[in-house]
Amino acid sequence: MGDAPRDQLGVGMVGYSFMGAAHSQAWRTAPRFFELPLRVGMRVVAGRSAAGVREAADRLGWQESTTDWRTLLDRDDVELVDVCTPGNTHAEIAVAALDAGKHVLCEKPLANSVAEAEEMAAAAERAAGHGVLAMVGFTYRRVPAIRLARDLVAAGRIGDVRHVRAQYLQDWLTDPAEPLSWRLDKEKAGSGALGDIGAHVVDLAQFITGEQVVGVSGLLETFVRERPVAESSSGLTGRAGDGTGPVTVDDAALFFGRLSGGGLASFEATRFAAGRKNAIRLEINGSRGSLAFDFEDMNVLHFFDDGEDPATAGFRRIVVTEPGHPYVGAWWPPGHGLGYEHGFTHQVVDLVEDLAAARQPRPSFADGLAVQRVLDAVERSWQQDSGWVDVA
Ligand code: 4PW
Repeated sequence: MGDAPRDQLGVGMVGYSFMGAAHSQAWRTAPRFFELPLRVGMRVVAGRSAAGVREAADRLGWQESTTDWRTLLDRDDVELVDVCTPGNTHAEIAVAALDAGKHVLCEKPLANSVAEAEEMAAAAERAAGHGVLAMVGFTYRRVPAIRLARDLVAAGRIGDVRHVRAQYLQDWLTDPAEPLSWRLDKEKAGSGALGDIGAHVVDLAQFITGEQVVGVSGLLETFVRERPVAESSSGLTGRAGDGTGPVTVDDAALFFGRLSGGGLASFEATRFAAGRKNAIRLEINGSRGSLAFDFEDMNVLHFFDDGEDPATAGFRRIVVTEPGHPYVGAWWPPGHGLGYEHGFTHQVVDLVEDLAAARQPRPSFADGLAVQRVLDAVERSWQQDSGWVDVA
């Protein structure tokens, strides 16, 4: 590339809370560790509170702040809008941005309903006709061990997929005194554990196997139906204020399904698994071997090769920190592992490379819609006494 000036990619971000902080870190870090084909400019962050968004801009590294996200759409120095707001605002912001000719990165789940997700996927398809591209942020796809798992499946190393066992386990709601937040409000979040974390394991199952979930049967539960209102919040949790209010989403979701290749899949998503903080556990059994992963040990992938001598065969513990492993070469020497934030950085790297190459980034809004259809099928199954529902 030499010293030739690279084209600019001006970014405007909407929202500056937990996800906004994670995305900001990624926009800042990606160009420092990876050779990006475009020069990233962190132009402006938008949020509702003038003081809050100004403080966030300083802290997170944005040049300017605004209380009106629509101003991003008129700016010539903003080429991409990064949507880090609760789900009920995704469709409005993403569709407006795409229609205004801005590339979009949108947090997951894509939307709060299939109808909204369809509207967004249609807007993305329209925009792609003009070279304007959209991606949904299922960031765990960018964990090196997950990418390696997908590469091994694609290379046929475990044969045909028979089983996917997928869990996303958290415990930040086990205490009934934990206050309400937007994540517990159906209006804002669409669903609870199902959409917030179940969406990730559905996406990961589909990503790693290259197959689709084609039908499901599901069970949802809300264990604590009334909680204190929040006085303040940070990250996932908050401080309780006066009074209480209803929890209008699921606390846990359990469902099983069939994969397009004929295999069976089971899924569990809960915020009530005491002691499990962010355990994304995947096991995939194929006709020739198995893979296993747990995000709480995220630099490791377990691989069993059924073709090995039974006398010495067994699950191999692969430490995914070698320079030849996906994404790892840009970071630290072998054994010096990566963390939660690196998935967001890799997401930026992949997105910027795709934009520079005028290539559709994945997961696309169509991929996000496919996940949304699975979530919707689980809810419909639950409403029908857990009866089987095809994912249309
Ligand atoms: O991965 C999870 C997210 O998708 C995180 O633990 C928190 O829950 C933040 O949003 C969701």
